[in-house]
Amino acid sequence: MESAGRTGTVSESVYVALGSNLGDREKAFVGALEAIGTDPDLRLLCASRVFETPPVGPPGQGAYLNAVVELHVAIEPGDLLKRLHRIECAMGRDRSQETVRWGPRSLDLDILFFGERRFESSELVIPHPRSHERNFVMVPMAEITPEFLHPTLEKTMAEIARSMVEPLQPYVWSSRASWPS
Ligand code: A4P
Ligand code: MG
Repeated sequence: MESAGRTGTVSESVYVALGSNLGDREKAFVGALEAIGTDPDLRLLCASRVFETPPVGPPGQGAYLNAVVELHVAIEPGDLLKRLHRIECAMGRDRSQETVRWGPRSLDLDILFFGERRFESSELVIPHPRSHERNFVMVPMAEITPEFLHPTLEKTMAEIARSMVEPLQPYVWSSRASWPS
């Protein structure tokens, strides 16, 4: 039987969005997957393709790389958020320097869905409240799990992605980097 983590407990599928538009974007993405791979409580099951997307937010910032990964985890949502923040920090993100909402960042890791669960605290809302509005989230989600039902909207990822008119541009990696396909 498949296991994730020291306890052998396997969670529902957890979906995490990756975004980067500052510094070496490829390095941040590959580094994030490596960090996930070395954490005994996290198990990478699947990764979408990476897309290059125009920034949503204040003007004057560069294009993003975006992707979604599917994980099994042996920890609760609040602990997962802490681990993801640690990975963001290791990839050069310094939240104390961030002054504008939706400004540039070396790495953003958002928990989109934790199985069917709904979770709300002062620090964490699941499902991520804006995920269904973002083509750079829904298109990669539909790529890896088209039939997954949004726990509150009760529409599949494929249905939500189909309603988004702006197409996404698959990113062409430089030869030095590798991303699972
Ligand atoms: N937080 C609450 N719920 C969650 C969750 N489900 N996952 C809290 C992760 N964090 C969650 O997040 C601020 C705080 O939200 C966290 O400390 C956590 O306690 P953040 O990641 O520091 O800030 P943010 O990313 O600016 O906020 P948010 O609300 O996640 O914004 P979005 O919607 O992620 O927008 N344009 C393109 N093309 N591609 C992008 O990836 N991303 C953003 C960020 C803006 N424009 C973009 C992209
Ligand atoms: Mg975020």
